[in-house]
Amino acid sequence: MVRISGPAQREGRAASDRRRPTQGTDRGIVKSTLSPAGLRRATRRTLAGAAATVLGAGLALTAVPGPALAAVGPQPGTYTGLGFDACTAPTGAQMQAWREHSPYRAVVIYFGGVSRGCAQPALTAEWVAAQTAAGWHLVPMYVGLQAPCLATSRPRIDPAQAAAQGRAEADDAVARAVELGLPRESVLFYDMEDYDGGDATCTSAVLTFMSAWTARLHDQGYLSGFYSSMARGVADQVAAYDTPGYVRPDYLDFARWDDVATVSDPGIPAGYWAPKRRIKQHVGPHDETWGGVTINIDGDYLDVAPLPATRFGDFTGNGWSDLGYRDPATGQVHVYGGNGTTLSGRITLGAGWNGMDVIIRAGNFDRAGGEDVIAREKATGYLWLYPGTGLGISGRIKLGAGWNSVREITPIGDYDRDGYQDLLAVQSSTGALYLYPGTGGGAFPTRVLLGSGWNSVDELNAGGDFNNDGYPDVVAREKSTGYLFLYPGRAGAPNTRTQIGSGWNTMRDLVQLGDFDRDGRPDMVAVQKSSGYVYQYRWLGAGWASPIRLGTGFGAMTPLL
Ligand SMILES: [Ca+2]
Ligand SMILES: [Ca+2]
Ligand SMILES: [Ca+2]
Ligand SMILES: [Ca+2]
Repeated sequence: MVRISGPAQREGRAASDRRRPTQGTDRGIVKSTLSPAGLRRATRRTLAGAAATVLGAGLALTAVPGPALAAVGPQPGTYTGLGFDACTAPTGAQMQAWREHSPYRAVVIYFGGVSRGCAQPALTAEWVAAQTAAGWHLVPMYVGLQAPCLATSRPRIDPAQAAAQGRAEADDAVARAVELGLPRESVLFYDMEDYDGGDATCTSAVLTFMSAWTARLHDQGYLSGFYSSMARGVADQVAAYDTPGYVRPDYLDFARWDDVATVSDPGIPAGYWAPKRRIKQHVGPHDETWGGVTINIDGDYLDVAPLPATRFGDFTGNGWSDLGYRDPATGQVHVYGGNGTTLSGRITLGAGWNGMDVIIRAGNFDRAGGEDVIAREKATGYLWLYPGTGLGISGRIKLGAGWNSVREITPIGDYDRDGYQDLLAVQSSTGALYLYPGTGGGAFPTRVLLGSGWNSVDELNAGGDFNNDGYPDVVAREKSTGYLFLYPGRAGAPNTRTQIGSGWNTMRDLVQLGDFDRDGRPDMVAVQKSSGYVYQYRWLGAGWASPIRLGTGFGAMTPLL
């Protein structure tokens, strides 16, 4: 039985471990806490114009189909600079005046949620297309269920239903985003009003809710953001940042009204939500006039860019790499969808795989549809390509015969950089390492000798760009020592190896995972022989982070792919 680590692991952290900024020295928080005019954005946005919410939302969310709309890229895209948010999205004419006369190039749009406060007569797909074409960066903000410990008449999270509610809110947010023409890879921010006065149950409910929100957005190809104030909402996210199983938001929008336009903050460790994953709301509500147009706004400072894309491992096509394995008891191959932190949503690639003694993922080998699977048939030595569809595989194609003379058949990405995915393998009789340049299907052209002496290694892993030079690299475990070595790739034979680990003979199935967490660096998975746990290994640029357990019960599951 394979179990996947989930939110249950999160509960080990004591409430006293949380980082909590000192309120007495936090002028922005004091201001927002004590002054009615300083109510944080969510309060103001949710309470203003409450009577108009339903009608306004209905009007605003009417889909506006039409082929004339300009293409909209993922929002907010790449931007460092000033932004603003207004309770109601300004009209096109107002936006034009501010585009011409104000320093702002980003605008927060309240695009959905039961707690959204203002009518949105302007906010349509046409508006979105027009504003992005005019050069505006949009920050989609969803104001849904609020923390259970918040004193509000608005709907709140039910701690017993927090995960289900987080998923449901994410589904609604995606529907609203689609109506507005906001494409996948856009960041959908959740506006969680700060919940001072809460307790551990409240924090737990918010984290469970947000974890489910983020995971569900990832399932659907959208990215997650979190907005709150520093006092509690952001402090809880900071405390949970590295908690195993917690699917943290990809981007952070934090409120500290100290008029300092920066995304740095002493309450947020520098390595968190970095690089370019932050927005600060640094100015509270006030009127500004540009080009003769006055709007009541909050001031924001953005430093954002899209997440790096994984180059490998996204079988399901939602932007996040996945993990596959064979269950020998059934002969089935399964693929668990990754969301950057955990695994969920298993799909099955059929049965009958016990006749194969090699099963690997091959990237998008045939350059059609999604990622593909390659397998070697034990009885014949034939190599087969199973084109992936994102949901499964379609009819197989024979790539060649005689493959039982090699071992460690390994995907290496596009090693020779001709646009096609390639394979590596070791000739069992000689220990020679060969590159098999892919052509997308059919027989491989002449293989290329890359090196000798490779019978001294018993695990090969390739395709990740560990030294960030644009060439896929090779990782190998030395049989006699259990050391892990990195062989930097280049045109021709790999460069001189460097040792990047020891003790790896306690593991098996060291498999490339692509960039699982989309931090721009390759990741790897392996099964611990003694426990059957599957671990993720994050490459940090010069070494590995502490392994992260992704699942248990993998003792009998082999191979991973
Ligand atoms: Ca995926
Ligand atoms: Ca190639
Ligand atoms: Ca490289
Ligand atoms: Ca990574």
